Amino acid sequence: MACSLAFPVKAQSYQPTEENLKSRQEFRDAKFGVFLHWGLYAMLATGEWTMNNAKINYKEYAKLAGGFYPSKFNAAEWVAAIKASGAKYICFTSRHHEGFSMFDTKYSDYNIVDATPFKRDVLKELADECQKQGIRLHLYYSHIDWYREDAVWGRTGRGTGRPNPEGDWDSYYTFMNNQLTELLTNYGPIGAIWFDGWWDQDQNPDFDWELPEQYALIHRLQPACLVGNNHHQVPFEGEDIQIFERDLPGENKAGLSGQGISALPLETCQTMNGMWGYKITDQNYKSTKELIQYLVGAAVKDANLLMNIGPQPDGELPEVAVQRLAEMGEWMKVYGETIYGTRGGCVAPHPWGGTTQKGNKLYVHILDLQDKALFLPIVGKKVKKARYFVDGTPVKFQKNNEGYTLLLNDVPTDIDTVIELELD
Ligand code: FHN
Repeated sequence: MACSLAFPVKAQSYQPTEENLKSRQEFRDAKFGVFLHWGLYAMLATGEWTMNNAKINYKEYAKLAGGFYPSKFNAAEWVAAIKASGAKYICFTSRHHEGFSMFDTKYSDYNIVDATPFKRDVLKELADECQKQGIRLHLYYSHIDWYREDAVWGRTGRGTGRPNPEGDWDSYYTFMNNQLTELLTNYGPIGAIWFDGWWDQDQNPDFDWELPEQYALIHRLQPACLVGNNHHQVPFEGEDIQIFERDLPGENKAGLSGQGISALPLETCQTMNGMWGYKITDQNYKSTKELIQYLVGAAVKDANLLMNIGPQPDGELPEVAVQRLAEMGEWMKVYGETIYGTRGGCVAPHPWGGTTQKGNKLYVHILDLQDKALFLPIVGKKVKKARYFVDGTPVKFQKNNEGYTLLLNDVPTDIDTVIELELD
C-alpha cells in the first residue's frame, strides 16, 4: 500500500513464527509508543551518558545506588498518564549503558532491589500495571556496560576505571542471556526487546556480538516478542522491526539514520525535550503541535513513533511531559482513527504532509499548506468522496489526467487538517 521506496531485507534463514508475524502487524497498528529512560543517571540529572562523559569511576558511580530512593514512583500513575496520550506501548530501559539493572536480577547485585534502599522491583510494578491497564510493554536492553569488568571495551566507557579492556566475552554474553531469560520469564508478555549499543564496536568490524543466538533465545522464550536493534544499519537476520533514531525513515538530520528502509515494521524514536535520560536544565520540550506533527509524519511514512520521556529521580514523570501526553491524547481521541491501524497511504509524503490508508479510506494529513488547493497524484484509483474528517463537511475536488485536486474551503491552519477520501 505504501508508496515509499522499500527494499526487502536480504534473504534470511530466520523464519518468524505465526505469533511473531501477528505481533508485527499489531505493532504496526499501534503507531505510537512512549520510551522511558530511567536509571541511576536520573539522580545526576544531566542525561544518561554522564558516567561516560564525565569519566566517572565505576566504583564511585555505583555509590549512587545507595541513595536511589524514588519515593514518588507510582507505576499506576505512569501507565495512566501514558495511556492518556493514546500510546499503545511503553518501552522501558531495563538496563542502560551505565550497567545498572532496573529490575530484580539474580545475576548481579547491582540492581534496584539489592543495591538501593528503595528495594522495589520497579519493572515488576510497571509490568503488572501495563497488564492491568492494557498497554504493551517493551524492554530496552543495552549491549554496552560501562560498569561490568567482563564487558569488552568498545569506543565508549573507556574512562570509567575498569581494569581490563579485553573483558571476558563469554562471561558477559552469558550474563546478558541470563538477564534476557529473566526479563522474558518473570514479567509476563514482552512486546519487544529493544537492543542498543552494537555501534560501540563499529571501529572493530571483526567483533562478533553473537546476535543470532541471542535473538533465537528471545524468540524461543516468547515467540511473539519482537526483536529490534538500534544499530543504525539495515536490519540484521533475526530482527523483526527496524529502528531509526531521531529521524523519520529516509531522513538523516541527526546523522544516525543513513541506512536504507527495509520491509520490516518501522519505528522512529525521538526525545520530547532534547535528552533521553532526565536532564534538569533541559526544559526545551517540543510543543504539542510539533509532537503531533512528528507522530503524523511517522505514520505517513508507515512508521511508529516511540517518544521518549526521562522520569525524574523522585520517580515522577516531568510535569511538562505529562501535560504533553494529555494534549496528544486529546488529539488522538479525535483523529486516532486516521492513525491507528493505518499504513502509509498511496500518496507519498510531501512537504505539505502525507497520507495514511485503511481499506478504501485514504486520509490526507495536511500539516503545512499555504494554499486552498492541494494536488494529489492519485492514479489508477477513483476518488468517490472527500470530506473534512473532523466534521464531515464535503470537500470539492477536480480530476485530471495526473490525479485529483482538492479545493479546500480555507487555507489549512489546524495542527493537522485531515481530509478523508473514499476510494473506489
Ligand atoms: O546511547 C544511546 C542513548 O543513550 C539512547 O538510549 C538512544 C536511544 O535511541 N540510543 C543510544 C544512542 O544511539
